[in-house]
Amino acid sequence: MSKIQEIAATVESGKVKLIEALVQEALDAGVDPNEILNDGMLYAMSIVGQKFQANEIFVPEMLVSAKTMKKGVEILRPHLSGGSVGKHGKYIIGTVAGDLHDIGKNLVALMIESAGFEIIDLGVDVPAEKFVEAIKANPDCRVVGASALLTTTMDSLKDTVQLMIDSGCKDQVKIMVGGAPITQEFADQIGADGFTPDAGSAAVKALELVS
Ligand code: B1M
Repeated sequence: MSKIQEIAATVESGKVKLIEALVQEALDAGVDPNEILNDGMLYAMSIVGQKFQANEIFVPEMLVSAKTMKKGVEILRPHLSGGSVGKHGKYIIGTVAGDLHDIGKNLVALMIESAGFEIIDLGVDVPAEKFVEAIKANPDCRVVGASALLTTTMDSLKDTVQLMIDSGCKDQVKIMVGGAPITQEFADQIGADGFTPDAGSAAVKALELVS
């Protein structure tokens, strides 16, 4: 079994205690950090999602895989980031109200930080009003990003963007949205300025929106 396969199997089976050492070993052996992330950990999370959908595993297993992935990402973090933090201003990010998923949001934050933004992370289950308060409290914030991972929280994303528009935030910031069920068409419908399907392209889009 290759190191990448070992990492994928460790995330999939949720062996939290083993992941940090394994990721470190792979890095020490010269494996590309992006390969560890994409072909190891993200691949494992996609299998976890498929197994959950097929009722082969349940929420506790999903949770322990998520915890394992988070620990692994912490070891990768310094190898994935690298830009000079804050040179493009602040970027406020959060997962919308009703939604507790944060792995994707955290990866987007990491990539955007690498692109030179200072991240203000509002966390998960963030009410629309809290996004607006944070934007107003940070006049040097230039982009805001909201994630929704459930089809049932797409409405919450819509309400969040609408409140930002109604509160005049668009005079100050560009609004980015993302998350597995979100499409460009939906983003256009709700009035967002940008949508991207993954973390890497989110960093490119953020730079595009401030240029
Ligand atoms: Co949940 N969950 N979950 N879950 N979970 C999904 C999303 C699901 C697809 C699983 C499935 O059925 N196959 C399904 C949603 C189905 C749907 O809506 N149609 C689901 C469900 C149903 C649920 C619960 C309702 C289960 C229950 O309780 N019965 C429940 C809801 C809780 C809530 O939020 N209120 C629930 C709970 C959980 C856990 C807490 C156990 C855990 C989350 C832990 C955590 O995040 N800290 C969890 C997990 C781990 C998953 C899966 C397995 C993995 C999610 C993940 O981290 N993916 C997921 C299945 C799957 O995705 N295959 C699933 C990896 C991550 C890197 O990808 O988040 O898509 P993603 O982020 C990507 C892009 O979307 C994009 O870039 C990221 C990186 O490339 N992106 C952006 C994200 N945000 C962006 C913002 C941007 C731009 C791009 O700009 C601002």
